[in-house]
Amino acid sequence: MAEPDELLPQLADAVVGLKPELVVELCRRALAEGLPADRAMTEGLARGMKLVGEKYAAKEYYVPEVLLAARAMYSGFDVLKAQMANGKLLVSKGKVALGVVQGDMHDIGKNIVRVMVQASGFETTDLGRNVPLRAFVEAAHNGAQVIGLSSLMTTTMVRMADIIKALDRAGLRPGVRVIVGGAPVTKGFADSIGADGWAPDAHSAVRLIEGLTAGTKGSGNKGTA
Ligand code: B1M
Repeated sequence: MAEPDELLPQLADAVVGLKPELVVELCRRALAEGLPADRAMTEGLARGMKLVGEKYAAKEYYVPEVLLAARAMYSGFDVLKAQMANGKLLVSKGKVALGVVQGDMHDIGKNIVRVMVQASGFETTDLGRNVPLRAFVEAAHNGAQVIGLSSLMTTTMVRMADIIKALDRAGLRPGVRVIVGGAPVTKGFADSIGADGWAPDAHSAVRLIEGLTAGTKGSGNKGTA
């Protein structure tokens, strides 16, 4: 019988192969064989979507294939999400608000980050995609300890700097940690706009948030996952 780990590349391939039924079947098998849902999500589904992105860049796939791949990915996402929610959140580890900056409709990565952060015990507010600056400021007003900004486009990631400045102007910056991510976002960029941390993937985002919220709220930690 195949090792459970061997299901991970198969899962990624099923996303790339635009096969939702197979994705669902492999996700169920992965769980039944004891693979943690978060690994199936990042090393299977998210990895598959990364490969789809590469095919898109190489003009092997076009928008219809990308959307079918996303549909296949979300079929598996629903199976894993249900499992990850089980038995969590008896005590909240903190409040996190996540959103994709204004002008940007790419939300697949943010959705993966959200599920993983939630599954690790944080209360999450999903601000959605194409989120106006004021909604991030409101989230901080409403008690979010960490604001997570996602962007997939070089043309929209610059909005992250505006959000940090707006939080500063509203006097909210000392009480909130801002983290940034998304394919074009680098640690250098995060540092240059005064973010508190950057994470290259969903796993690292969870670790980063755990580090930033450990101990007292607003401790002034600067983090990189
Ligand atoms: Co578009 N798109 N797209 N697209 N798309 C890109 C991003 C692009 C790089 C493709 C290309 O040209 N090579 C390019 C951007 C170029 C640039 O930077 N300027 C692009 C473009 C140009 C566009 C349009 C303008 C195309 C057009 O209409 N002419 C248009 C823009 C619409 C808009 O936003 N206003 C557009 C539209 C679309 C679709 C709607 C078809 C679809 C989005 C569907 C959706 O999200 N609901 C789409 C997709 C799917 C892609 C690609 C192919 C894949 C993106 C993706 O989902 N990756 C992408 C090409 C590529 O990436 N090579 C492309 C998989 C996902 C799991 O990874 O989001 O990186 P990612 O998330 C990771 C990490 O980055 C990290 O964790 C996640 C999981 O591990 N992470 C965080 C993400 N957010 C984080 C936040 C954190 C921490 C970590 O803390 C808060």
